[in-house]
Amino acid sequence: MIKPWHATLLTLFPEMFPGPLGHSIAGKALEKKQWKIDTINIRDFAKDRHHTVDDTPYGGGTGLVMIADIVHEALKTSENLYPDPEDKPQYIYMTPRGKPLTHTLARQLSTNKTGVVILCGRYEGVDDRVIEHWREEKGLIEISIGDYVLSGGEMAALVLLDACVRLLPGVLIKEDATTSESFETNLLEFSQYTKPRVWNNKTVPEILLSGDHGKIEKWRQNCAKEITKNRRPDLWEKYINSTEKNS
Ligand code: 6GU
Repeated sequence: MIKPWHATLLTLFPEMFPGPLGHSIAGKALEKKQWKIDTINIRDFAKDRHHTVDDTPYGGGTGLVMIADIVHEALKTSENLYPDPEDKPQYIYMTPRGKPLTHTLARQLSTNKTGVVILCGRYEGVDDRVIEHWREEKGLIEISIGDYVLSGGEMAALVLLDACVRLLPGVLIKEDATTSESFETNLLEFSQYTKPRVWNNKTVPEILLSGDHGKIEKWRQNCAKEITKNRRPDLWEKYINSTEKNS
């Protein structure tokens, strides 16, 4: 038996997991043990009877910062979940200061044989010294899911995990479906239609009913290009550059 891809979440809200990842594609894969999820409650490492995990920031200002030692102890405990010295999970801290999540990054993480350990912060974040320590010692990376602020890393971690899990071998029935996807090809998807042929006075493009697979393929390619050019000039630029290189 090969070990499933193993995600461990360090969070103050363990009940948020697997959450939506217990459904649909990720949920099916979880049932089939194609991946697994563990949570570690950071609050279990609090040292006082009030279970305090945060404190006021040096230098003043609003909000609270998660205490280095508490987060560090939680991270150390995660190491016990990967006892095999061959198993080296990627350590990740979810933060808007991180490197932007892309399809390429999700693909890289999904090909880590062991899996991921994800630290989710709340409040104004985590004492930076613990992040620095785990970066130096274990290669921790910081990841953001976009230029907006969430109230914690948990939802971002759910997004990251969904993007990774669907790329694991055997999770999608047609595996090559993922290598022709938008962000592998730098083109957005073409438009799709199903029955009925006429809906609200709108008809399905005639070519799609022709049965001519060559023409259909051309139509779809053209549709994908037009959509990308209009909506995402940045992606279009990448697409053009990648086709130039390949010709
Ligand atoms: Cl990873 N965390 C938080 N708190 N906000 C975010 C984010 C992460 N990515 C975008 N916004």
